[in-house]
Parts: sequence; structure tokens; C-alpha cells
Amino acid sequence: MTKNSSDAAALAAYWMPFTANRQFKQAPRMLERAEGMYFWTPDGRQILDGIAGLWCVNAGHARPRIVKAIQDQAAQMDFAPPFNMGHPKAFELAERLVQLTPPGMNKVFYTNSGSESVETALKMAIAYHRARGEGARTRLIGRERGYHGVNFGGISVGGMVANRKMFGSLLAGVDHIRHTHDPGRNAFSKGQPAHGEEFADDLERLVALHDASTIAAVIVEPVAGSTGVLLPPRGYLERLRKICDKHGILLIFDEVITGFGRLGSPFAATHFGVTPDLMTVAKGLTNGAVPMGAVFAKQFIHDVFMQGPEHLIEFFHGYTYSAHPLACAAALGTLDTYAEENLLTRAATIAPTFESAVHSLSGLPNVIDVRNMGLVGGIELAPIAGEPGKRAFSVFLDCWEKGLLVRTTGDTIALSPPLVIENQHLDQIVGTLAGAIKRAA
Ligand code: PXG
Repeated sequence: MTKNSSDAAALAAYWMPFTANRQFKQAPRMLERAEGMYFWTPDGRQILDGIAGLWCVNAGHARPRIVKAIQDQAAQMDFAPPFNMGHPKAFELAERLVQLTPPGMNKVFYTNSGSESVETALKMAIAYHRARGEGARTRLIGRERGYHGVNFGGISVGGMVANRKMFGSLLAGVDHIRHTHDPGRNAFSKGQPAHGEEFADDLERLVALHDASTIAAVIVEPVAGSTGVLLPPRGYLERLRKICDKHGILLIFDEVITGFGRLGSPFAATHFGVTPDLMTVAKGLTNGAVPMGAVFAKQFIHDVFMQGPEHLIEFFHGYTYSAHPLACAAALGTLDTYAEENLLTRAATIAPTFESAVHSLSGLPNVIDVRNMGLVGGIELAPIAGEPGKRAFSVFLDCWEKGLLVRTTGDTIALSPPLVIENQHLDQIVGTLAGAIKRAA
């Protein structure tokens, strides 16, 4: 990009999401093309994608089956109304998806994003209890440092402070259990941290405070991504599941990041062997190629809705673009690609190499923690005094100059490369990051 004033004017109209707009427009970072592990800029620079786009392009970019599926579908049928009408790919996709979900999670409700999946799951939870005659169960419990998208329910149950403080107090009737991050005991853990199972007991504190009869659901990310790659301590998710069961509280796993192979299993639920009642997904569902999300529900939740007169709508919810034909086609092409290349378990094979690679950064200046699981890595830097986030952002900019895309949140650098990554890409990621971290000292 040249930076003359006419170019600056050409950037004025687009109000960019989650971006420092004024800073960006002074020095734009443009991407124009993508294939496999790489992006290319308009001036032809090759950029290694260290974050699968935004945790979504799990099979790598521009995969032929996905491209063709979308092209063919656009020509065959661009849109079909999802209310009162169906189209074959929506049903085929649901059948394929429930082959991958944990046992018993055999109902699929389509949305268009992770945020919409979260709103959908929260509404399902509340409506489920009402339909069973426990209408007092309206309280939603999230977790500090959780991220559940940007809509009203999601930011209310979320625990990302910056997301909340701009908008005031949000939904009433929401509370939060404490987060599980405990660097004092767990810094530089490889995989699941050893300490902190007991943090799950914080749910008992909220049950004692509010009474279980007022609580509809608890929502957590099995591995928190956006707030800095926070891993569940050993035994934590199992304990949370037990406490929910004890009190009749639904457990929702937000698997928008962990779904579709990120940890080395199709889902975090399968990876940890803990089955929630509802599960939200998006991102890797279509390899990021067409917006799509979904909620997976256990049979018993679905069945509670199916009791009234048969001619009436059972769940008053849905989107114009639920089960959009292009999204369904993209998802089917994605599942084919995952299956053909065993991508949903590939992260498990690469995880040991990935783990050594990211932990090789441990001794560098200002590195105060390294966390990893599957193909997720977090490298936390000591903040510059009085300027939180600035050191990691300078690493991000340095990497970009050197041809690597990473993501930062606060002073944590997050890695979530496409699952097709090979050793040479990993070497490039770690080599580039090491240089940038040293220069940021
Ligand atoms: N839940 C979780 C756990 C997420 O990670 C959402 C919901 C919302 O999804 P949509 O599709 O509405 O954006 C997310 C999104 C980052 C980053 O850098 C992560 C997300 C989005 C943007 C940036 O960590 N996750």
C-alpha cells in the first residue's frame, strides 16, 4: 500500500471491527490472496498464517473441495428460506455432524456465527427449563475471562472486561465463577495444568448464594482462547460437570475455538471426555469460508420442546440465514477435507513437536509463561510498566513485517495455526517469534 492522501480517503468509509481504526488507516495491513498456510499482500509479500485466519481456517486456505462446493452451490441454489422449508444439504450436514459429536449430542441448530450460537444456546437453556415447569431457572452463569462473542447474552456471561465496560451493566440475572488462570502454581505447564481442579467449586458458592432453583445454565470455554489461551486444570471440567448434574444446571461448552480438531480430537468435549448438554460451534465448521455456526443439543433437551400440538412452532428462534445453502455446502466440503486428511486428529500427532517448539521460547526476555495444548499456544510477556498490551502488540507488528501473522490479547501472543502445518512452518513461526520477542525487550 502506498500511503498518499487519496489512499487514506479510500479507507475512510469502512469502520473496522475490533481494530484501532485510526492507527490502522495510517499504516494499513492488507491481505489479498490466500492458499494453504499462507496469505499474500497486495504488493506480493507472503505471510505465514500462524492463527488459521482467526482460529477458523483449520484445513488451510482455498481448499479445492470447499471452493468447488461453494461455487457449485451458488450456481444451483443461492438461497432457500429456512423457516417451514428445507433443502437436502442442511439435513445431510446435520447427520454428518452428529457422527462427530459426543454420544447423545444428536441435534443440530444452525446459526451464522459463534456469537449467534451463544445466544441460541442460552435461549435454549432458559426455554428448556420453562417448558419443564421450572421457569424460575433464568440465571445464567459465565466465568471470569470468558469470551462468548459480542451479542447481549454473550457479553453478559462473558468475562472479558473491555467487552463489558463500554456497554454498562448489560443483562441482569447473570453471575460469574472465577477463572482458572493460576500462573503462580501453573506457569510453563505443558498441556493441562496440574493445579486448580478446586476452582470448579466456585459454582457451589454461586449455588449457595442464588439457589440452584434460579440457575438455568453454566457456560464455559473448555479452553479459553480470546482471553489468552487459558487451559482447564486437570479434573476441573469433570468436577464442573458433576456439580451441574447435582443441581440440575445445564452445562454449555462454547467450542467455537476448540471445535473441529484444534486440540487433536473433533471437539474439546471428546478430548477431555466430558460431555456438556449444549455445545456452541462456528469457525472451523466451514473452515471460515462462509459464515456459519451451530448449537449441538442433547436429545433430552430437544425432546422437552417436542411436546405441544404438532402444528405449532416448538422453538421460537432462528435466523434468515440459518442453514444457508452456501454455508451448508462449504461445511460439507470442509468435513470431506477433514476426513480425507484425518485433520480432526492431526493436531494430536503434531502436538508434541508443537509443544517443544513453543516452549523453546521460554527463556527469552520477558517471557513469563508459555501454555499449550493440541495446536494452541500462548506465550505471555511481561507488560511494559503502565502500557499493558504494548509489548505483545510490538511483537505482532514485528512478525507482520517479517512475514508471519500471529494474534495478541493483552500481553499474550496466541498461536493457532492451520491443522495442515508442517515442520518447516513451525520452524518459521518459532524463529520469527523468537527474533521479535528479543527485539521487543
Ligand atoms: N465464543 C468463543 C469461544 C469465541 O472464541 C465467539 C464465541 C464469537 O464468535 P463470532 O463468530 O461471533 O466472532 C468466539 C470468537 C481472538 C478472537 O483473537 C477470537 C474470536 C473472535 C475474534 C478474535 O482470540 N472468537
